[in-house]
Amino acid sequence: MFAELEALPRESIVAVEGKVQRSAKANRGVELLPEKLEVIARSESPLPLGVVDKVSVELDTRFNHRVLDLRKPSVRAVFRLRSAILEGFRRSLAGMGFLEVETPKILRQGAEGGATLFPVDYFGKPAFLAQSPQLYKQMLMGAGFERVFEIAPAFRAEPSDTVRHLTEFSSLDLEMAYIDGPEAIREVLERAVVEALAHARERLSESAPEIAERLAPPKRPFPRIPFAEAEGLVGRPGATGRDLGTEEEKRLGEVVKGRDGAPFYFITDYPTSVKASTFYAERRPDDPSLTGYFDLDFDGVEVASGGPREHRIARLDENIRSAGLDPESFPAYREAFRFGMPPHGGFGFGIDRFVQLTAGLSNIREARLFPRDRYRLEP
Ligand code: AMO
Repeated sequence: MFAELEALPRESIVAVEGKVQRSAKANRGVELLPEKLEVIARSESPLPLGVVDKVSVELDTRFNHRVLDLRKPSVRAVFRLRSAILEGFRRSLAGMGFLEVETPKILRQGAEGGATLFPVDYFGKPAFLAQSPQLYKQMLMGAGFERVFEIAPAFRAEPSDTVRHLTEFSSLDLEMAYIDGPEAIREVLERAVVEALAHARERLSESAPEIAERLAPPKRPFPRIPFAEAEGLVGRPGATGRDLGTEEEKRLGEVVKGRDGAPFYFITDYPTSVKASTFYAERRPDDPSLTGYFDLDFDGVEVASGGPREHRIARLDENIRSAGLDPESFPAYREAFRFGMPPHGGFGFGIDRFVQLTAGLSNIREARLFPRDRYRLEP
């Protein structure tokens, strides 16, 4: 029987029957004396990717053979963490009275800029994959749902090959009505982050203590840093009308960690000039050169962005026009504003980036089972 076992290629699946007895030498204190062996599934050999060897393998090779790669317990642990985090967000948001919804992913028009739209041939008519549920979650505010969230795929034709962009990612989107400025949205977001981390920590404390340890829930409230102050903190001239770049975000993360010891912080009061193409963002009533928009950053990386929306149709039309678009090309969206739309706002939160950062992964692709990027459509 041993000879037969030794000849079997690694990763084959076998059923062994026999006597179990205590053994001081065995890893778990018990050993099995085999009496009957059945080969359930014989593996081919050689393996394209080692499962138990300690050699480090290129990411590309790992993703080419992802099913074998996922057999490694440390790789599979990322998805236990991911599942626990998602469960934590769902519980937290349900606890705050949010309804989970699903909106269409094949759309007539985008909301986040034409450059990253994926076209679809929809029975001969042009359509696009959803870059975000933005317009639909806002329409639901006009439909009388006061608090909704969605966790769903978002698609962006991102040509850039970076460690934090995918062409298909999971977005946690939230929208809430009858708000009085951005603070109400930020409070929901920071509470959801803290509660999701606390839930994941508890959930994994026995089954994966080495991951649970990493999940110390941060203190609330997170620091709030106005955009203009952030520009100063990273040492660049103010009022450039440009968003912070990757390197500037990283520097800000280091400064805030040193100053406040906080891994999570909000960058608030985004200038209108930086959000010019975000037509649905409300310009601040007291100072139209600013919006109430904010980003949530985690260790120098943006994980969420959002703010109060423009709910008055005349101003919305103006914003759409100044973004270089035609209001008439958004008939269904505009209709939701024509018959009584409450003030509202929300955010979009990148699940994959959050899992990447909490698991300490160097590449966002490792946070997805079967990642999609500019070059990868398989597996
Ligand atoms: P935004 O475009 O900033 O906002 O996206 C929100 C969050 O989604 C994540 N994200 C990505 N993750 C992986 N790969 C990508 N290509 C990618 N693009 C974005 C980031 C980001 O912070 N409609 C607004 C949200 C709102 O205002 O409610 C939006 O989509 O973590």
